[in-house]
Amino acid sequence: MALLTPQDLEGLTKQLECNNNTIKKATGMDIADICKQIYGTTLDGEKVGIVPITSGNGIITNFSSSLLTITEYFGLDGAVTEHPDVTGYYEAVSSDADIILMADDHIFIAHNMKNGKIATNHVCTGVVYAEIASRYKYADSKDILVIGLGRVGYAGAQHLVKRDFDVYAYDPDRETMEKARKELGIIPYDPEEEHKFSMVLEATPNPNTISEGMVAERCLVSTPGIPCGLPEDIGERNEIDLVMEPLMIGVASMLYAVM
Ligand code: NAD
Ligand code: 2YG
Ligand code: MG
Repeated sequence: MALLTPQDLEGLTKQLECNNNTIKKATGMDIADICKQIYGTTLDGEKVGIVPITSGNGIITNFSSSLLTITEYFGLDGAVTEHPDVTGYYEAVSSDADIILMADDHIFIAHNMKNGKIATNHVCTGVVYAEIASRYKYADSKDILVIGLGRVGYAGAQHLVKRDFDVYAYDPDRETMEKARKELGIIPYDPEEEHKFSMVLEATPNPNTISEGMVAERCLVSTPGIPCGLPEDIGERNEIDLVMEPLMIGVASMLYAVM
């Protein structure tokens, strides 16, 4: 899995505000409204313990402080523990945190200590970016394209199938495609084929995954993928609304998911 870099996390609040404006223009709802719709929950000043984790590649500069910024942005009472790892976990639970946030190189979780709910970043990110794409005001049909069916994209595709969209998907891995076709009922999409979508969820770690033949002139590309899969010139030639942000939208989704 590609790890976040400290540079990805610079100017995060500005990135969130900018994306929130795009989401509002494109869907008529803001991030909090979208999350409330998905999970049927609200946030109410909960106490969030953020535990830095040193295992594997270790602490990512700006990661815990970014989580703190996000919790505060959504009106929660966040705190980064003084110590990392088990000592930090003990600190957070002892200080009566409602929700614990922590991540190693493989998984990033939110755990609500009061109701027992637990959520992962990859599923919550896939679901929220899928939901944003699916709410595009200017969509010309119920067809939606998912590019990349890894941990994030698969969860997004599953959410869209449940929401009754016509979900087309592409992943170069044949086994993954077969699994998604059998288990989810996605419609296999061939990137060489000319089929223009007005709603696209992109969830790959690669650039230039979106080609001109895939996007309608008015289109919403909703992508957690780092780096961005939409080539700049395609974005400029077409009227593309782009939602793309490295951390906050997915974390907002995790917080609402465990309420
Ligand atoms: P993953 O490795 O599980 O899956 C990536 C998938 O993309 C793979 O199945 C791969 O075959 C597919 N792929 C690669 N090139 C492709 C192409 N050209 N067209 C179609 N599919 C292609 O990764 P993941 O955990 O699902 O994460 C996906 C991306 O999202 C990564 O860049 C990750 O860093 C990022 N991410 C962002 C956020 C956020 O909040 N913005 C949160 C979680 C993950
Ligand atoms: O506590 C720390 O500082 C580190 N142990 C955090 C490690 C996070 C690793 N995960 C990633 O970089 C992401 N792929 C998942 C984060 C979601 C946002 N893209
Ligand atoms: Mg995000």
